[in-house]
Amino acid sequence: MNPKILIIGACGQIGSELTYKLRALYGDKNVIASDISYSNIDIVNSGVFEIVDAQDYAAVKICVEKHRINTVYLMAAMLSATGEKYPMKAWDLNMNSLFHVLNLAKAKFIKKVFWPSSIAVFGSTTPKENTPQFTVMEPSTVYGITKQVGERWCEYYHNKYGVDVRSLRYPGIISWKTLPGGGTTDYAVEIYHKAITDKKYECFLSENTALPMMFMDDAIKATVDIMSANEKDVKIRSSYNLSGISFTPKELAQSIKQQMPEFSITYKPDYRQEIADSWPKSIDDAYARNDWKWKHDFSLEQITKEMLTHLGEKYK
Ligand code: AKB
Repeated sequence: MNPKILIIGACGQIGSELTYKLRALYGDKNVIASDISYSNIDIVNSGVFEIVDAQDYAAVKICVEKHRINTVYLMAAMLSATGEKYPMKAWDLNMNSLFHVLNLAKAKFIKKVFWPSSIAVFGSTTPKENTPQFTVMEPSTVYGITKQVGERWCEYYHNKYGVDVRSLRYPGIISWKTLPGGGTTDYAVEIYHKAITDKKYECFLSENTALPMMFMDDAIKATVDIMSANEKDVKIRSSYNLSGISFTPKELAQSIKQQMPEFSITYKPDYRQEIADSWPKSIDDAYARNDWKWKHDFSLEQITKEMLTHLGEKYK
């Protein structure tokens, strides 16, 4: 099947880079970017772009039919920190959009779906070190609840209706092109911007808060890999654990100082500390590594080098 792709939420942090990558792989005319507004002008101007409200079933269906889409990447979501401020909006956006896409696949308008889950599916009763694929899951954020419930629905639609839905539990994603919005792991991107612009950063998490993280290139590679894997090799249809590296704010600051000795950090934990404390410190992703041969490339040192170099250019 030649993919004819719709990316919903293409203006966001991951959606934007996925758009560039999929266009490079499959050709500009085969990858339609969409979002609820023109919030990322680079994406809007980079190829075919449609305004689509992910919560509007008719709007998504019209776009799918207009462009003869067979594959949807549903990247629109409200993340953990914003979700705690607007619980019902987070529930509505994250669940309605998923049901719309799953139902389009069930009705055979589309053939394949990618939907991101998150480490937020885990909670304070989950083992924190090397968190297994199958374990206790009692998420305490609205975002985590929507991702956990969403995983159950993905597996259900696969088992009952044969929907080819594939999913990854993303850790915090670090990138320099588009800023993340409303997540608990956002500090790991903000810190690099502030290192370049102010040479100092006040962190909203405490110094020893370890969290699973990953460079954007690795996250995009994992997404492309799972979507191009043979159907029979994708054995988990809820969502796969996915791991890159883990570090604390203190370790991240040290890695920046190695390349920028004048950088300094202070800590002022806020409401996001409680969210971070409920999440794993590191992830066991053996199933992804075995089933479809996932492997990450970027170390913390390499990420810091990439981030400082590219952001240095950007702020010149
Ligand atoms: C968040 O912090 O909410 C996200 C995530 C880990 O899913 N980046």
